[in-house]
Amino acid sequence: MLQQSKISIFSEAYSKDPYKFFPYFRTQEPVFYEESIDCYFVSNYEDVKYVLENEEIFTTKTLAKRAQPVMRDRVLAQMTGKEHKEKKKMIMKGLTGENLKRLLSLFKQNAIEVLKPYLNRGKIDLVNDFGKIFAVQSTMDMLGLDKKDQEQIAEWHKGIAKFITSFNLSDEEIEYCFWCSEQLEKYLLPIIESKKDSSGNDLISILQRSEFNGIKMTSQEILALTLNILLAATEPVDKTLALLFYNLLQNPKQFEDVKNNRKLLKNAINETLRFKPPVQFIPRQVSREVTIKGVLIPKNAVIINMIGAANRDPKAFSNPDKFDIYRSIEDNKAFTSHSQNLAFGYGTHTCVGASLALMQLELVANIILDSFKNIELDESFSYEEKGLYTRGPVSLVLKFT
Ligand code: HEM
Ligand code: 2IO
Repeated sequence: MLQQSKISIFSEAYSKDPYKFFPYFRTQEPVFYEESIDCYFVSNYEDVKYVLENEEIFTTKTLAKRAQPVMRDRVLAQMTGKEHKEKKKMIMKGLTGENLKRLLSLFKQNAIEVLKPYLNRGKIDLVNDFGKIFAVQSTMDMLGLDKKDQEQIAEWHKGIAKFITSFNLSDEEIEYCFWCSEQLEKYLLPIIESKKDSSGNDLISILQRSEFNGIKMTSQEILALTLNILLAATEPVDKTLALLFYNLLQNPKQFEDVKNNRKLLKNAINETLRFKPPVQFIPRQVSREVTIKGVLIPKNAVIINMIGAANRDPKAFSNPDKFDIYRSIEDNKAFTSHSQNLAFGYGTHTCVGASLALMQLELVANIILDSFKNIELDESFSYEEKGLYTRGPVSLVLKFT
């Protein structure tokens, strides 16, 4: 049993393997108070679901501090009611129907191009040689940005991601994050302005044309939603892809089944998102005093939903610590945004990119399986995951024939 006094999400042991701590949190401290950051961590599936479905009590106001300073205005998750509904619809327009078809075809081209130099090498780092590059390129396609600047965008993106997903940054680190955000603003504002009269179908052009209450959005408002998509669509993709292949390599029988029946990829992706969600935390702020599992949470306190712990709750999933691609076959909900696991959140702010992300991951996993045979972990490679808020493999070196 873990010693209560030593429990902290900032301990080396937690950072190395948070999954080891989840049973303790769920059973012994279902509302765990992390004093150093004055936050309450909720880990049971039923509690996380309760928090995420009651947006009046558990608001997204904490994002005014966590996201807005680097997003330069409000992101979608900060909006409520009619405004949230309509702006979500604008974003959905850029990701569905004909635009979805166009994007999937661009994603395919991106994947093939990035993989090409590795085909004869017999070795690839799925995170650093492929996933990170593919993720940024695909997000730039969604936004209608020129991919010639992808390396610069990727670098600045790291700065805004760091600000949003960190706790306890030093002043110098905060300064660097702000600098990245300013560079992105300088880069994006002229592009946003240039798309004012665009008839294009990229997200920036769609946001330029759309009206809310009969009024067009300002360039600053569009900038924040652009940065929102840049972060939200880039950050989890390389992580999920690498986790998918790692989980399958750790379960050779399931990997064989997937290779022989590609229809199982949907299940494998869904199970990866349950077993190791790339977005581990979802923060909320309480609008009034509230009690969860007997613990009084004061008005305005910040609650952090532990998605990784909720997705391993034995009250919600049988054998939760087992990676089992067959578990979702009965309800067959792998491709809806409302599948049972909470990797895409729950309630009003459920991920708007969920179904696109699932299709993107299936597409790219199929291309990798078609391109590389006899995939194995490279013997010189040692596996390591990193990150508290978003989490994924540092690298994944594969060898193949
Ligand atoms: C929201 C995860 C891909 C755009 C969320 C939330 C989670 C999440 C957990 C909920 C946040 C909350 O409740 O506060 C993921 C994962 C992804 C993914 C695991 C991939 C595997 C994408 C993609 C896009 C996207 C591809 C864009 C095309 C968004 C946006 C929101 C959101 C805009 C805010 C939704 C709202 O507040 O209504 N995502 N996401 N995400 N995601 Fe994703
Ligand atoms: C800007 C954290 C990768 C979102 C975000 C703080 C709002 C919202 C999320 C996801 C994933 C990112 N929250 N995307 O958790 O847009």
